[in-house]
Amino acid sequence: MKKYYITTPLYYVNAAPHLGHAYTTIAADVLARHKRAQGAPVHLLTGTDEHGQKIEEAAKAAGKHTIDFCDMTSAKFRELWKHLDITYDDYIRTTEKRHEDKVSELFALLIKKGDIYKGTYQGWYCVSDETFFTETEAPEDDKGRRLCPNAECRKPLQRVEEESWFFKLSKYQEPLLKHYAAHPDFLAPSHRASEILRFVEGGLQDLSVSRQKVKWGIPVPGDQSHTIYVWFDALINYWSATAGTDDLWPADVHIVGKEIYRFHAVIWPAMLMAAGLPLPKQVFAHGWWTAEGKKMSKSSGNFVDPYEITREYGTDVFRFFLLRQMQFGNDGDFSAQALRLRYNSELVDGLSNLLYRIETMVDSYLDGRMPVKGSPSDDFHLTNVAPRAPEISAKIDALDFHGALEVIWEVIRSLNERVAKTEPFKLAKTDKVKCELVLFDMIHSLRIVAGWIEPFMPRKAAEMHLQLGVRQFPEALTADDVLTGANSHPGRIQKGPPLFMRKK
Ligand code: ME8
Repeated sequence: MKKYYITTPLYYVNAAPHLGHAYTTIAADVLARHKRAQGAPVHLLTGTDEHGQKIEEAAKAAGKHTIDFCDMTSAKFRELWKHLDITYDDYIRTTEKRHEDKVSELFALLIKKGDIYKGTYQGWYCVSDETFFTETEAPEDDKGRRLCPNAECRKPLQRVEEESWFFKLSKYQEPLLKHYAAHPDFLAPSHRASEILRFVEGGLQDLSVSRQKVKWGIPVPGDQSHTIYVWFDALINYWSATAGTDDLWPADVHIVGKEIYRFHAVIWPAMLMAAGLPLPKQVFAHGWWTAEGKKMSKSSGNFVDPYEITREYGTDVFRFFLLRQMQFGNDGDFSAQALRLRYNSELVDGLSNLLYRIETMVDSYLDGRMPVKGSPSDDFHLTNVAPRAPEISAKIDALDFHGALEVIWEVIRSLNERVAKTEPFKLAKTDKVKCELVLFDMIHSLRIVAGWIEPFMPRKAAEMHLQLGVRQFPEALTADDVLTGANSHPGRIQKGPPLFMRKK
């Protein structure tokens, strides 16, 4: 059975991971956990991009052998993924033999097919972006300089004139446009699709895919004086990692940042067409984070270190905040204040206080005994909570993580309103039967909520389930499990400390 195959970009190993890398990887993990909870076999691939001039220069600056430097930084990514509870199934490094062999094989095949040919490259190169630009793409500015046209970069370009191998990208203009038209979900979200369409409609030029001066790379088959262009090499990872399997390719979704969308939405599908391989089902480009209103960059020192946040808030809050704060696909700003505000209002006041209050009431009024369903029953969890499950699920399926969390917090708000309205603390004195019904309903509603938040906050969801007397293994509960009572056992509430404590 074909697995649902999700990929993140392969991150450059020139420096340690920051919030931006964590963002994409957490999103991919939430999608993977959600799909697994639905019972789908899932495969999540991440890894590191380790060839090219930029990495070679970074290693030199650090006084290390290039591969030792790659080992060191790649391990930092893996450590962070472990820390953030990323459930990846495979981790690929472009310096691994399994990848290098497949890149050479594909390159040789495209030479044989005539889609890669030898010529001379004249133009401009940005080392930081590892990207070529033509004269027209990177015109001189009023000071006579040529700067990288990528607004996020703007570094000086290097003049390059050398013999090069070229990929016949121009040949794929029409096939790409046809593919986009026939597969409306291929380019997502839709507002980014138009950028790509405009770019491809404007005409495609053949792409230089080898470098003579760069030694740290995979040699061109049969022409050892050239190494393969780092992007051509790295993109192939999504396919090379599936070698020897028949249940992975094509990928279901490549999740990438908007700045590398063209590579994934234009060059990569053209490479696959040339190789006669099926295309991924979707390429999704999310937006960019700034930090405290400014561009995040390693060189300027303005970036958010994930460990700094998780030390103070824990990993689940970090995961939650990134997907809650901005719409997946749009840009947003990370600030300490926004994090504290959202934490206090949604996690402390919204969720944690509700759970704590209900458990405290069960403790005081029922001596901690799990409330039982009486007759007539109080059915808010059936009428107003469980029916929201398909909507939440559909939003995560569409990578609308922000929208899914919005619905979950709408439900949490409605539960808080329900407590205020039904006043179980008063009923405890006047109508014990009714009081127990309300508590039964609340416990069941909270069990459903715990299942919903599992992909986002796996640790807190497990804590909630434990406190609510639910067996949370092997998987988080679905709303249906809660309703059928499949995984719950009678007994006692395990009231714990509040899930989240207020921050000043
Ligand atoms: O581009 N906001 O690697 P990279 C949101 N090796 N996401 C961000 C971000 C920010 N400020 N900064 C980084 C490369 N990201 C290539 C990819 S794929 C075959 C090769 C995330 O280390 C986002 O996913 O520069 C972005 O696309 C990626 O990190 C870039 O990582």
